[in-house]
Amino acid sequence: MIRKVLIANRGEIALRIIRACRELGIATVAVYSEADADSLPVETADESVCIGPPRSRDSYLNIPRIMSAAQITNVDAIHPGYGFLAENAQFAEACESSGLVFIGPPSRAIREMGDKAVARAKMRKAGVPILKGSAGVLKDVKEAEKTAQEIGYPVIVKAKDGGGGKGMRVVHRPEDLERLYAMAQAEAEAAFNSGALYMERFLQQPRHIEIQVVADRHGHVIHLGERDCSIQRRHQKLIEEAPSPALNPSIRKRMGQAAAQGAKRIGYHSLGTIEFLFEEKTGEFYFMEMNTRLQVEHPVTELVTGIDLVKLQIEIAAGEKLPIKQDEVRFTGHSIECRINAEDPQKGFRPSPGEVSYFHLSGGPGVRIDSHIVAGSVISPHYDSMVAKLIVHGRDRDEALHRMQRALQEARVDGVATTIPFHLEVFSHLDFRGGRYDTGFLDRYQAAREVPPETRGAV
Ligand code: MV4
Repeated sequence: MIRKVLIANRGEIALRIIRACRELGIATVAVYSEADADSLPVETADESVCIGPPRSRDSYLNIPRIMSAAQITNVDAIHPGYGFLAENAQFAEACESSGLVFIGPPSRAIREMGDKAVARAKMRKAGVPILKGSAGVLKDVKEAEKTAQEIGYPVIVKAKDGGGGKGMRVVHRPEDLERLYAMAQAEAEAAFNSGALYMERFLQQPRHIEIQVVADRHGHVIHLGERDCSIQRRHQKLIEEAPSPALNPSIRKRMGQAAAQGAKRIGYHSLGTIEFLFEEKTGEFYFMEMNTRLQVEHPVTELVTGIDLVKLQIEIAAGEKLPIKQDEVRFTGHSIECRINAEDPQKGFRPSPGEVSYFHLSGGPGVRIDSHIVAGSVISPHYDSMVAKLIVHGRDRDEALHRMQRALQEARVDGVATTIPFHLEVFSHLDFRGGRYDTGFLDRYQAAREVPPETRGAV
C-alpha cells in the first residue's frame, strides 16, 4: 500500500506525477531547489521540502538530501521521474535498503541495462534481434580491428556506459579505426570514467522506433505498441508519434512481441522502453538500448491506448497485477507530441532562459498540454529548457497533423525564444507529412535550408 509519495524531480514531470497520485488518492511531497521555490509542482503538491541550491548536483542529484527529505516527511515511496536519478542504480538501491518503494524497476535491472554491452548480451540471450558486433566490451584496438573485419565496414564503436551519443564513433574504413577508436575511448573516459567500448555493424540512417513495455511484479508483461522518435537533433528527441508511419502490422507485431519477451526474460518489472533501430529497406529491426524509466514521450502512448501510464506504474510498484492482457490492449487513432523548448532555432537551438512574460498554449479537441509553466515563470539556465509538451490525438495521422498545426498556430509564448516556429516548419514539410523521415531527417533539412556559402551575398 502506497499512501504518500516523494517526487524526486522538477518541472512538467513532477506535476504529471502529482496529478497521477492525486487521482489515486495518494499524498505527495515535492522536493525543490532554491531556483524552483515558486514553481507549479511545489504549489500543487501537498507538502514540499527545499533540498538545496540550484545546481543539480547539490539538489536533484543529491541522494543523501533526497533520502533525508523522504525520512522527515515519512513517505512510503519515491518516484524519480525521468533524467536526474531515474536510472541511477545506487539511488534505487538506497530506496530498497531503507524500506521505501522505488517507483521503477529493481536496481539490478537498472544496473544491467545501464551497461549497454551487458544489455546487448542479455537481449540476445532473450531472443531479441541484435546487430552483428562484439561479444562484450572490446579488449583493445587489436580486437576491434579483428571484430570489424568479421562484421564488415562500416562499424560503430560505442561507450558501454554511453547512450545519448557520447563516446561514439562511426568507422567507414579500416585505416580510420585506430584513430576513431582512441577518440571514442578518450571521450568515454572523460564522460563516464570508463573508456570501455563495444562494436556493432553501422546502419545508415535508420528509424528510431521504441516499444513501451509494462511488467508487474508477478511475471506478467505486455507491450503498448511503438513510438517513432526519429526526429531528433543531437540525440535530443523533438517530435514523437504513435503509431509509426513506417511499420506494417506484421513487423509491428514482431517488434512488440520481441520487446515484451525481452522484458520478461530479464525479470523486469515497472514501465520500460525497448529502443530499436529499424531499417526500412529490409524491414529488419535490432535492439539498441533499454530505458528503465518513465519517458518524456509517454503521453503519445497514453493517447492511443487510453491507459494512464503513471497511475499504472504506481499501482504496479505497490504490487498490483496488470489489469489487462495483451489482447485486451486497444489502439485508437494517432498521436503526435512535440517538445516546446526555450531555445532559439534561429541561433542553433541555443538555450533562451529568462522570464516568460506571457504564456498561452491552446486547447480544444484532441489537444493535451503537459507543462509546469505559467506567465511569470522563470526558465533557469540550470536545467533542461523544455517549457511544455504539446500532444495531440486524432482519428488518423492526417487529423492529428492538422490539430498539431492548429494548436501551434494558436500558441503564444513571450519573453523567451521557443522551438514553436521550427515545429511549424517541420509539420508543413512534405516528407514529414508523408511519413517519410528517419534519424537523418533534421540534418538533411538543416543543410537544405542553409544558403550554400558560394551563393551567400550574391543576388
Ligand atoms: C547506431 C546507429 C546506427 N547503427 N547504431 C545514437 C545514440 C545512441 N543511443 C545510438 N545511436 C545510434 N546508434 C548502429 N549500429 C545510429 C545511431 C544514431 C541515432 C539513433 C537514434 C536516433 C538518432 C540517431 C542519430 C544519429 C545516430
